[in-house]
Amino acid sequence: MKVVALAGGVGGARLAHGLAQIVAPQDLTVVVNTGDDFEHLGFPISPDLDTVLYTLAGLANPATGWGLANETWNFIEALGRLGGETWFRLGDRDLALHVERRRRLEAGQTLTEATRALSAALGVQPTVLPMTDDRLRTTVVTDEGELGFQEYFVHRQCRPRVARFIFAGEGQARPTAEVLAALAQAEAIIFCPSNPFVSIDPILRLPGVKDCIRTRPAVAVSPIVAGQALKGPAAKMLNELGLEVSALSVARFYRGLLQGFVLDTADGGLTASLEADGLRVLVTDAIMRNEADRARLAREVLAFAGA
Ligand code: FO1
Repeated sequence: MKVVALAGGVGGARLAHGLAQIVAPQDLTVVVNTGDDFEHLGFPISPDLDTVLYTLAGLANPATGWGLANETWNFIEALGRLGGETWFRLGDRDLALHVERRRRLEAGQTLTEATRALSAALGVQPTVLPMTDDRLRTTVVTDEGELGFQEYFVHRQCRPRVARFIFAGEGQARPTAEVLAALAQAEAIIFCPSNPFVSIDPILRLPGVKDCIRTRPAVAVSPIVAGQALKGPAAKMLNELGLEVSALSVARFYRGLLQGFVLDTADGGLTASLEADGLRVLVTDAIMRNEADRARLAREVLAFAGA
């Protein structure tokens, strides 16, 4: 079954990893958010692409979800001693990927081409695609002004109150041909349990993506369990945007795009509301505590999508 997963951040990467254990590599495409991307220390950084690549390669730091396991920090510590910026922590081994991506982009390759090469070098077999090769950057409008995503998320640790988001480049940025082709052929589209506002919505806002998804079977896995985000600021953002902090709000945010929604057992009470919204519902253990959970949840979600 041809499967396309939409992913950003750590939660998305983890379900994508589960799907990669179930779906044959040639049948799995992971479309990744690039709204988190930024230039830093002279490098073009694509954090969500790197989190997906490292996770699918089995190399990710299991505690943080981002960066590499067994990393060393000599570079960033030496940079700090020289008075450089160290708030965005680049590990010694991780640095090699940024150096190589920069070389490829400066040689004229697209982000899609660079990602294909880096993915192959890391032994990642499913297709990992940036959502666009154009510039689309998520800006967080807060009570302390407009902040770049990494400035908000890492430097300010998601503390400022969110009013809204600006996706700079929206209208000009286009989904790549590879992304549209994968979506058009998908027998199942899985919205991974990523932040709906800053990880999934940037993908959905690219022209043609929503129209394509509406023609295919699509299910979402809730990133909110019992009113809490499993990781990151999704719950805080829901609250600050004046929305109820629940899986129901996430399902309604994706209104019109989904046939099914996956709830954690803690939220089984929401089933009737979701069914009243016209959605099929799967209630299961939606928390991925370990690698076995990732494959189990992926298997259940695919069976649900297939149904
Ligand atoms: N997240 C942090 O919270 N602190 C960091 O210092 C940090 C560094 C970093 C370096 C490379 C990379 O690929 C990701 C990194 N992340 C870090 C995660 C990054 O902020 C992602 O945007 C989040 O995972 C949300 O998608």
